[in-house]
Amino acid sequence: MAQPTTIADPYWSRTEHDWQAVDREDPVVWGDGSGSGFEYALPREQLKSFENEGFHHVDALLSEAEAAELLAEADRLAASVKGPSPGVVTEPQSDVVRSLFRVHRSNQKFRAVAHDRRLVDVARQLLGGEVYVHQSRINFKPAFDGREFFWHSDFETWHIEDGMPRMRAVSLSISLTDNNEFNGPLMVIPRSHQTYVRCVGATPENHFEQSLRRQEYGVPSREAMTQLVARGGILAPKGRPGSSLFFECNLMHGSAGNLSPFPRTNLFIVYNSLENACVDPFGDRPPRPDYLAEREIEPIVT
Ligand code: 6CS
Ligand code: FE
Repeated sequence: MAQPTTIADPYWSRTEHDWQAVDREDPVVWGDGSGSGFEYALPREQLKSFENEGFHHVDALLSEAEAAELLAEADRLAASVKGPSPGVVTEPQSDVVRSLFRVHRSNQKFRAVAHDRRLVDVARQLLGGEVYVHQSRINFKPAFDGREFFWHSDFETWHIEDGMPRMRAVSLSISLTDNNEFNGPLMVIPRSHQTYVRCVGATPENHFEQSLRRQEYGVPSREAMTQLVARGGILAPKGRPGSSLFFECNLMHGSAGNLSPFPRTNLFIVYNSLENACVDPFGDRPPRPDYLAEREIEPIVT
């Protein structure tokens, strides 16, 4: 029988056809998960829960004082924005700052936290070895003005638009303000990391200019979401400043807008395995800029 000339990409997506839900082909915890040699590795039970549920919530990964210092720095950075520049994303239809990207390279304080072993050791344990920062950003969800992030799997975008080969990355969202039921907290679908949802619709040119404000491609169908939620429910882990959520790169998540008078500011850091660095995108558009998908890889040495 003739051999196929190319190996099909298991995680293809963005076709004109119907959506599909398929099982993931990668482990959730890479390596032996023992975390041996990593001071801050998760105990076995927490590791198991991450593996099964797709996320791990920590009440005080950073102290409230550390979170307050980072919040002051984040607010200072947002206030110093003078106009459009790479890495600065504003809310749809306004100049209010929504996200600041690549803060692990542009700012000493955020670089230090991205390299902190309380964070990095967990990423090393989950991903089975050394890691680097694939993406970092501050998401401001300002009081009254902060708009939603529609449901999505980060991995779907990173694979199709950035060329991340496998599901071997972990996201970390650190609350710098309270995250409560009123200010648009992150919502996750437990166990959805086990399923890869192929999304419908060809990626438009320069998609990121739109998607970071309001994502319309690379999002799951309503049918897919209904199935995932029927199986896993929805959880919105809340917490004080310094509380954090590690979540697997394929976990379905989203957040509603912020109608409350309380800002919701989160620091978001994505660790990727050094063995999973981005190649050419698996979709048909050129790679996105480096501020969205790091290509100048700096292994973390702490
Ligand atoms: O574009 C990114 O890298 C991230 N942002 C959005 C709005 N969706 C996909 C991914 O989480
Ligand atoms: Fe996301």
